[in-house]
Amino acid sequence: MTTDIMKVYIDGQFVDSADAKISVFDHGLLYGDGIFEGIRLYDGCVFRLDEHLERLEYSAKAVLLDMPWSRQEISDAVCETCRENNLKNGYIRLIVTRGIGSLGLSPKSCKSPSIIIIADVLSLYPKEYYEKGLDIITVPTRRINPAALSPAVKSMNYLNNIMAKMEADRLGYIEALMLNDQGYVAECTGDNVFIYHKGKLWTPPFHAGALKGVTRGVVFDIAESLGVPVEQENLTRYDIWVADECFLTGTAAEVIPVVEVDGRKIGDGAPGKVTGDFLVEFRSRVAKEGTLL
Ligand code: PXG
Repeated sequence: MTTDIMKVYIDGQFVDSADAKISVFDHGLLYGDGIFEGIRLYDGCVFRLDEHLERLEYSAKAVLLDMPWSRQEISDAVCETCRENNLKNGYIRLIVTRGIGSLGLSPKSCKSPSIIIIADVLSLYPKEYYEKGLDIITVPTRRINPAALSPAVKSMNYLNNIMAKMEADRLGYIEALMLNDQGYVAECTGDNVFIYHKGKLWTPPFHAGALKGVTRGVVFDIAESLGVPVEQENLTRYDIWVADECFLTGTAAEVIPVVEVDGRKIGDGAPGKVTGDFLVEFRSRVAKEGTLL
């Protein structure tokens, strides 16, 4: 929900949301030439801000985008945007575009990148999905081959994921399972995927087309503290169908159970116990950790 009193941070200035506009010559718009992060604010604390800023830096480095701001400056701007909007809980969208340039793919004409920060309330998955679990479906659109554009780069090119999301939506599903070009499981359109089987957690490795999810990293930390081994291995749809439990992780979704994939029940078709334990532990961590505004 966007409120009309919202202030958006654009290149060092706070602008009313109605006036928060960028140039039609920004290569972010013209070519999707830019990167972004989606970050959560819990109870006045920005969750895992440093991890998000590190991923942003890596995305920038991978696409040869020189960011003229230090991590501290970006961190301060993120916190300032939350304070400016009197926000205590919500979602922060941090965007860095290549900036204004001329028509033509080359970013040489783009003299300075733009930074945009939007902090708003978040529309969550309805509570019933956490209680009953999600039904998801494998879609035909494959995750982009890392040799074409690394899926580890959180770029402004999301058409691949949007196609997959629309395919799922048209079939009546809320989320899509995406395979890579070799047919191994990559991730969902905005979430990483995990299975739990015979006492171990399994998730696809980055080279299979998974984003290095911040929430995925938190699940690794929780697994260590709970003594649950984690394997990063290629997974097939078969591995998911026969798993004891399945769940998705993401900044918006947190840890959400999956109970059906491709019309097949996962485990006994109800949210798994281990998934529940991870969600509880995740929520206890968000209450304790974070960069105070
Ligand atoms: N894979 C993809 C392709 C994503 O875009 C994740 C995995 C999970 O990563 P994190 O770091 O969030 O655990 C993402 C993140 C949105 C939205 O506005 C999308 C994400 C996160 C927050 C909001 O749809 N995707």
